[in-house]
Amino acid sequence: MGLPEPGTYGDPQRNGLRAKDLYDAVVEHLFYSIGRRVPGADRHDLYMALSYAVRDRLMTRYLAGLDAVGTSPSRMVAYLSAEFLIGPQLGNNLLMLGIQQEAAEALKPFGINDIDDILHVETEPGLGNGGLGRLAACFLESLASLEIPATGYGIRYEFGIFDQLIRDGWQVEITDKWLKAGWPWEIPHPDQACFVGFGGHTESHRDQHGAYRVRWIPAEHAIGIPHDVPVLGYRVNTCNRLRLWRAEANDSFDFQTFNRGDYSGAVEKKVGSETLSKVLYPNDGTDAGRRLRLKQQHFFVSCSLQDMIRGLDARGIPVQEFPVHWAIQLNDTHPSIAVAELMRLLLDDKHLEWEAAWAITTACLSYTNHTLLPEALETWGLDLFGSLLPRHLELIFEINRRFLQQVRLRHPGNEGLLQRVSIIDETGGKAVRMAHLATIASHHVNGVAALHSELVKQELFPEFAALWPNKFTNVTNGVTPRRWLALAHPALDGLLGEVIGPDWPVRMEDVRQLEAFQHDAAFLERWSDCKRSGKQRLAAYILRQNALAIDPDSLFDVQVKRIHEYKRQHLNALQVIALYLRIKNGDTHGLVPRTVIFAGKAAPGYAMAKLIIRFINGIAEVVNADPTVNQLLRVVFLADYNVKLSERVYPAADLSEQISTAGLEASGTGNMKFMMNGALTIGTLDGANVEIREEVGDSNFFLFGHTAEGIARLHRDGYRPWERIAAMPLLQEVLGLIGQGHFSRGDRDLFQPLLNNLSGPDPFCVVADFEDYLRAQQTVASTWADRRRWSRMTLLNTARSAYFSSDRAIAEYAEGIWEVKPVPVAMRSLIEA
Ligand code: NBG
Repeated sequence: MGLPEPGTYGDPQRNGLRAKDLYDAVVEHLFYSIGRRVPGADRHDLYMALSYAVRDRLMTRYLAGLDAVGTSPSRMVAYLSAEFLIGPQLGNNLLMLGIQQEAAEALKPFGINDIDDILHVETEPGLGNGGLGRLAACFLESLASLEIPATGYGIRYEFGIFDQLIRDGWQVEITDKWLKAGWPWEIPHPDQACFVGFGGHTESHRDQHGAYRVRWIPAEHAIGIPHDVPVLGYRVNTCNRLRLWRAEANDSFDFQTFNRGDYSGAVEKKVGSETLSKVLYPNDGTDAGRRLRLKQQHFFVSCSLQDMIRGLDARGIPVQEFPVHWAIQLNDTHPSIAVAELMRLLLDDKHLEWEAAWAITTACLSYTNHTLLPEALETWGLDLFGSLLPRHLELIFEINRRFLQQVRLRHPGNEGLLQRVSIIDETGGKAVRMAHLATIASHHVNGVAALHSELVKQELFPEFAALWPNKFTNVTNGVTPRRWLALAHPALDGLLGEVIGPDWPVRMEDVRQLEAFQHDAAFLERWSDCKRSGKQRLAAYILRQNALAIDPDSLFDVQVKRIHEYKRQHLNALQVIALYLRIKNGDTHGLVPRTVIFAGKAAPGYAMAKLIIRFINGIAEVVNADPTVNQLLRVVFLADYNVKLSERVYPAADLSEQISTAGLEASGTGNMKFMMNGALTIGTLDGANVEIREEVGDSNFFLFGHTAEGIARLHRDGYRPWERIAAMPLLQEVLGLIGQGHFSRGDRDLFQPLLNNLSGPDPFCVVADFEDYLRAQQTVASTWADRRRWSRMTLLNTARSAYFSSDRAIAEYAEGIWEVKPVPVAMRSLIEA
């Protein structure tokens, strides 16, 4: 849908830009924006100046897009998300504009012969935890590339996800000061600030027509200042925006207090309000900072909704027409306070009647669920909620009362049902269930992979699914092939451009034509060379970072993602120990040289995940130092996994580890990036793995493990891992070695919590899947031994990955959920603009 004509991408004429122009622009920005002469400029200065020069080139499109809003025949998408993990911007924008060559040329006169030296200077904004935030970024990119008008709304956290250091094998968290050296990609708009209230009380009054109205008198206010980041589509003129709110104090300096001589008192309010957008919360499910987290959510949601309504007001559009202009997507429950806030704005500010306000709210909102894990499903205690958002609590009670009344009429006398669907959880201390609020108010609720969406209906919301069968749907996640292939893997980009055509990044379906080469030995050679270049690049990085030489010809077996027990990095680690034992015992028949690579952050409050990092590093220490082992096996833990690092990892992977306990990984998106880059997957039938296997064919996928149903049955039937271990001598040996302190410098206690967990409850069924995982890994090794076959399989993985492009996902949202259409921005209107 909405793709421009082939052959028009990357045409320098179209961009009207030559390397010389870009060079001049860099010199100007060095002088005027950075305050440096050319001879004194260092790499960071050049990075800043080039970024400003490139940003200038986005602005015509950006402004034309804003102008087009008033006349757009389509609804606009508002993508509300507490996280946007957008990654480095400069390289991506060069790719989008089609001026990578020109930029590389323009840098040469400054003595920069490899543009990567400048690109690597960029600090990425870590405004997300993992998959959920990165998905939001891929979606914004696809929206722009598909020419669909959209705004992403979120928070401009001053400190994003922590930077990770590894010290003595342990994770150490360092504050992420991504703004420290200046970040050239945002444009603040203080003139468009919004006020947001907190606390206080409500009171009733009568309006000018004598109607009963409620007014909220907040105890405090914060101001939200929008900071806009342009989001350009691939070789199109659509440039959407990501609007991030920064909190500022309403009354930042209290002169009366100051005059009384109390300086710190005078800025107290300022400090208090500004903590609102200070820091991104790691998703560790602890109670730390819950109040602040709810405040953050309300803060950015309220600013965003006010911003949308203000836009309509400015154009003289009655608020009744809100749904004609906006489709609002709630990315997980974090923004679900939008239900109550939109109702409040419509009732209390715009003086609509309840039915009209509710009709508008429910016509605009849709909700994506991203997890079944109970600890990630947000609830707020009534006391906390009521003290912070008293008016919203009243509205939620009323929404709930009306909803339960409907349910009562349909299912008289079913008290149990009422308790289960109520927005208020009364089973423990009373709490607001945000997922219920979002579900009740949304016209569509979707899961993020076929299996997950089924489980949402069957396990999470069976009652809601029975009430509204048509509300529930699936949109399998996707990732952008621009960043994850074209940008991350230049060699493969070149090859695809040559055989598929230059437009392949927006025509992923065409990549299927690669299948024609699956038996072409010469082509497969070239195909493997691309992978080899990715592996050499990563090997060089590992040598620099970890001071460890790895063999680019070994099998790169990779697991990169947040560290979590359900993702089962420890299952992988146990398998590595089993390999180690075999090598030590001289049983090397059928083994192939492997480099097992891990990366990922653990939430700071999640002790077991941090112990798993220590465990992996303990294994690495022993394995890599042992000359009798390290020819066949090496283990690497890469510190500080983020978007930038992941762009190095995916192109280098031979094997993609997707080994979560079935039923627990909602989708996964790393699995898709690996597949696009031609890695083969070893995985369980979980999340989008199921669909990956369907697309690529079961003979090109290494399947193992219990199914979601099988896992449920295990738990139902009374799962006793210790009995299983008793029947598995190899696993006993592995666990025994760990218990003796072999991987902890003789410390027998260090990994005891992990061992107790595995032999005790083993909630993630590591033990139950252990033997089958080893079997599948053996198949991996024997397949690897036949390199021609392996290459063919990797070719087929890339060839069949089109379904996992975020363009496909966004096209499904656009048609099935948002009812929005592409609005191409013509070149002519750009020139006039
Ligand atoms: C995550 C899931 C992943 C999924 C991403 C994006 C949360 C709450 N959920 O499986 O764990 O790929 O969302 O949908 O972060």
